[in-house]
Amino acid sequence: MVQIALFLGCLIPNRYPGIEMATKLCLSKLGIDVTDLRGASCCPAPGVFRSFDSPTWLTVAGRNLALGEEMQRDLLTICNGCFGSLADANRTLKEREDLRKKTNVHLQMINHQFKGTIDVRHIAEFLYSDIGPKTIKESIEKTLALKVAVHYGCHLIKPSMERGLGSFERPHFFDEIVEATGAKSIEYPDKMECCGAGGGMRSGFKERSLAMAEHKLSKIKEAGVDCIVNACPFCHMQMDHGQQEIEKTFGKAYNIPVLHYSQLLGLALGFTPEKLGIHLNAIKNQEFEEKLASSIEV
Ligand code: 9S8
Ligand code: 9S8
Ligand code: COM
Repeated sequence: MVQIALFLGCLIPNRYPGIEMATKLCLSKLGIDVTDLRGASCCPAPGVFRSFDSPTWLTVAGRNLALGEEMQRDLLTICNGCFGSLADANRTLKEREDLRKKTNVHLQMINHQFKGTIDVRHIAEFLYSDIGPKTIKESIEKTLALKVAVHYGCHLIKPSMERGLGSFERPHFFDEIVEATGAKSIEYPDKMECCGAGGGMRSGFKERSLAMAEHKLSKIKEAGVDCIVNACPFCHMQMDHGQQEIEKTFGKAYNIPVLHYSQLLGLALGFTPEKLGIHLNAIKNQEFEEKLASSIEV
């Protein structure tokens, strides 16, 4: 049985707890032994901490990595930002002895040590590489007759040399696990664009950040999909809650439902939308809710 420690990050416990529930239900159903990373803190957010103060970034990330090492489990992230931060810190601390030594001086003061014995995974690449679209297809109980706009987000695939997940301009691994649920991934212009939230954009330049999200939403709307599927709670918040802010700021209402991949997979594995916390989203779309009830073939 695959054993993994779940790294939740900040946004899921605070804003979208349904994604945690959905992830745990799905992983357990797929036979994966998943435990919380005990004592975890903020990863810390790469676009903020790493950009401002690299030693602080490495120390906080190093502590989270050491917690995983102590549990002897790889870390599973369900957020692109957490994945980017922890995977990059893990690689940096493994490769750079000078930085490892400096970071361990701080970690020793709180009785931890970074050794470099575990890996950091993201749920989308983990399910694609270690479980595989074929097994997912065989495990599902309901075929989802949904048209989906897949949003990769930035930190999942970039920097592409480090991630090693294939093309960063036309990746397909995420689309493949989406389609393993029966859903159809619909192509749309500027699919690989940022949602506008990351790197401090949402906090520092709100209107510009919303304009970027609005651009994506307009392309997605034109493509005619039932919902957006993402792999990152920050993208999720920007595209879900952001739609309300866009309506207030630009007077445009999109009303496009947004799901994290764990919630989409959860539907295919037979869990109800309520169990997966889909009702906790800001966007309430009656048509979609009815579609979920009727378009799922048992
Ligand atoms: S933790 Fe603190 S702010 Fe956040 S959700 Fe994902 S990135 Fe990591
Ligand atoms: S896209 Fe650009 S930076 Fe990021 S991953 Fe999640 S939030 Fe949306
Ligand atoms: C985006 C994380 S998922 S950050 O804002 O770039 O740190």
